[in-house]
Amino acid sequence: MDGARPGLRLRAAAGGPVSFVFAGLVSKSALGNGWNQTVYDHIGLKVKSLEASVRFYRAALGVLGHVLHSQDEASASFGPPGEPGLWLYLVTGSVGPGIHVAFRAPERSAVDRFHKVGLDAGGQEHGSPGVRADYGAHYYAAFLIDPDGNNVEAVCLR
Ligand SMILES: N[C@@H](CCC(=O)N[C@@H](CS)C(=O)NCC(=O)O)C(=O)O
Repeated sequence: MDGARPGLRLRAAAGGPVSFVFAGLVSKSALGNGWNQTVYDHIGLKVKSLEASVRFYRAALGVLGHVLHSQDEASASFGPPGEPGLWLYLVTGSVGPGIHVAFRAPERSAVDRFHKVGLDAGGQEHGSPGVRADYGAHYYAAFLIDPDGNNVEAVCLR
């Protein structure tokens, strides 16, 4: 993610917290497709109390060197300095399943393919490929709901 981050315009999420995933790097050889890229862009968790969750993650991730990057009435973000990778989204409605995982795409056409192939494979539409200017001027993303209700995104930052 660059510039503006997802939490800046987020409405309250309607779901429950599930699990946590760690971001990592994949080498060119591991992917075998000529790409050398970061796997995850960010992870999103739905929380019932931003205050409680910010208190918890500030302590737990603080010892790992993470800082609170942003906080507003609907969201907060944590990560190492300059790298907000964990987003907390306040739940205000009924609790549904699923977390939010955003995968990095190396180019915009890969975001388009992710969306088309994912729909054909049973994913549910959650956002057509396109720039999300509210997130950042170069934030090109598409969103799908997977068969278990997780909100999966592919994002290209150029
Ligand atoms: N349908 C929206 C989906 C946006 C979306 O899911 N954004 C992520 C953050 S990058 C998220 O978890 N948002 C929480 C929410 O929408 O409540 C779109 O196409 O822009």
